[in-house]
Amino acid sequence: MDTNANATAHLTTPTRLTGSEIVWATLVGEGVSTVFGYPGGAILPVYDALRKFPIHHVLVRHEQGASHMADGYARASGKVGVAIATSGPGATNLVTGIATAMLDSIPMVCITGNVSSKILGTDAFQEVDITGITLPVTKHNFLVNRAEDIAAAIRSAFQIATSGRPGPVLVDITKDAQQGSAIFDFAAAKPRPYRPHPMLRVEDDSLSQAAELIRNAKRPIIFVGHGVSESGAMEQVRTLAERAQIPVALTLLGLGAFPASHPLNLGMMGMHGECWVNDAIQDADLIIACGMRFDDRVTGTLATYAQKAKKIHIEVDPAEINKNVKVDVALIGDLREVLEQLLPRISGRDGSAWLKTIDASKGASAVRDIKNLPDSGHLYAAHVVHDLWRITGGNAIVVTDVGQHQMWEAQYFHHEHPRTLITSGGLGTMGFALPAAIGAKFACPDKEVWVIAGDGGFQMTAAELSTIVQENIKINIAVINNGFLGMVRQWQEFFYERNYESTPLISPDFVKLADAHGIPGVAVRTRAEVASAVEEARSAPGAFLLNFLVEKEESVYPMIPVGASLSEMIRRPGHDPLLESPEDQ
Ligand SMILES: Cc1cc2nc3c(=O)[nH]c(=O)nc-3n(C[C@H](O)[C@H](O)[C@H](O)COP(=O)(O)OP(=O)(O)OC[C@H]3O[C@@H](n4cnc5c(N)ncnc54)[C@H](O)[C@@H]3O)c2cc1C
Ligand SMILES: Cc1ncc(C[n+]2csc(CCOP(=O)(O)OP(=O)(O)O)c2C)c(N)n1
Ligand SMILES: [Mg+2]
Repeated sequence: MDTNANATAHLTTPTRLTGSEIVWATLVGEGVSTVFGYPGGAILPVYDALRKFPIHHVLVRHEQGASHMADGYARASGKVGVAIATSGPGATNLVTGIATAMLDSIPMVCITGNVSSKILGTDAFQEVDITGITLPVTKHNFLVNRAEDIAAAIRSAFQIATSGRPGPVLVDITKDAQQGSAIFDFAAAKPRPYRPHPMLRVEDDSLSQAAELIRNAKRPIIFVGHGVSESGAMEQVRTLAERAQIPVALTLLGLGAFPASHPLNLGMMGMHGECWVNDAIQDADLIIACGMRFDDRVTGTLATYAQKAKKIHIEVDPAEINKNVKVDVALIGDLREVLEQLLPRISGRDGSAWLKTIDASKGASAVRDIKNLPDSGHLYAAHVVHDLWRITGGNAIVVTDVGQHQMWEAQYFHHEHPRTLITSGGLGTMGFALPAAIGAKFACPDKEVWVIAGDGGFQMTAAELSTIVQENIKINIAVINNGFLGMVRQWQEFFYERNYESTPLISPDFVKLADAHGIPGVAVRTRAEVASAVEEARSAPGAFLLNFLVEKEESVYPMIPVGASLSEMIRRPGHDPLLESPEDQ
């Protein structure tokens, strides 16, 4: 039997199928080729039907891994990631990954099985109310208990996940719905066209106001957030910046959406951003915020945030307008479309005086940098990240975990292209990196993919090493091993009198751990060894792990303490010899 031909025929000719077959047929119709999941009783009919459809199922080792893989797939490709799990513990294990996707607006569809509709609500074996549990962390969810409703629910889930502000959607399907049958009519199951919120209309007046603010500004800054890559507005943002000679500051999730090497790129803003960026924000007279949501890691205390600046906010979600920061002009809509409308009203400006002022302020601020320290036998995480950037030519997808190494990656790996930094920003989920990297590799099989994870976070989902081996995929893994839950230790050092309670970390020998999975690896103790180790990993035919034994008590500088103002950054103590040399920029 030619299963592929049958699967496609279902899409054009209404056919009676089981509910389980409808699940896969609908996914095929939505263009899905890979799903990440883990089977169990309540989803077994769906797994049984898989063999008839041209979809590759990646068997994960923990359902959290499935949701992070679907998320990483979505972040790397811009398409919807799909995760699948059974009822009860399978479904609850997905929740951390769903919340991670929700906080960062990632399009994802999760499919869970549930007990038969007749016994729903009876505390049946492995029954949980997963639609109730995920209500606050999904954009929408469905409980489906009839085979005839499955196709429409899944198709709506895809539309909701991708329209407006993207986000995760869960479809929970009872076992009797999977086992029942219905006429599968893919075209008829199409949801009504997405109708944007009535507020999603850009007023001509607002465009004129925005253009006038830009024309009259002396010290403007463009903010590049995650919405820039989500809307594919890289060109439009660049045109705006270049035409009006406006410098650009990026959020963590905006990194890559404006080239790091561009002369107008100032760098990252916020808690661990560059001092000169935060100083410029405090001094600016206009902020043009593009697809970013003024997260508290970005603003510090709101009481003193960018007080001198008028604010233009271009944002697809009306709920974000005036949520954290009051703005003067709101342009609500898809960023790319709004900028297309705004750009004809923008003419050339001379921005040189303001750019010079910012440039002059860099000298005193650039005291965080340690990449130029002589090789004194100490290995700093910054060295590792910076060397990785140089050796890969920046042409890799880097997937980080959460903690100090994540911030060093943001500071020392210079991203030129969107979707090349994959990181959990809003939820800050440890354990994200390894599974998300697997998802990214499936999305971009020809790209070089690097995991950068801490010794803590890596252990949270290290079981997915087996998935890498079973799927025979090439991922390079850099564990930044500082023997601590480093970011928490840093907070203890700065704010809790160095009371290192529960942050020193005993770990297994990661090289042996990888070896036990059939993945080769080496430990690296000095900077002199970094380059050859990285090359060894890159040229290995399969996955490879590097265990970087770095300085234990190094801290990420600069840092804005929680609740402090952007102007109150903690700088690296003692400037010499940590000054940055301009030629290494
Ligand atoms: C340890 C740690 C430290 C951190 N430190 C920093 C830091 O120093 N600096 C920093 O910047 N971040 C930092 N973060 C990340 C921070 O918590 C936020 O996740 C990040 O700032 C959010 O960036 P964003 O607003 O660009 O993206 P998101 O939170 O993803 O928001 C994107 C916005 O764009 C909108 N949008 C989406 N699509 C479109 C579209 N098509 N058109 C228009 N708008 C659209 C969305 O509605 C949303 O409002 C840190 C995180 C961790 C874990
Ligand atoms: C699931 C989860 N639990 C706890 C935290 C709080 N937390 C943030 S950073 C961090 C330490 C991370 O340690 P490690 O993975 O070793 O990275 P490092 O900071 O040392 O680079 C912790 C515990 C978190 N972000 N996520
Ligand atoms: Mg650590």
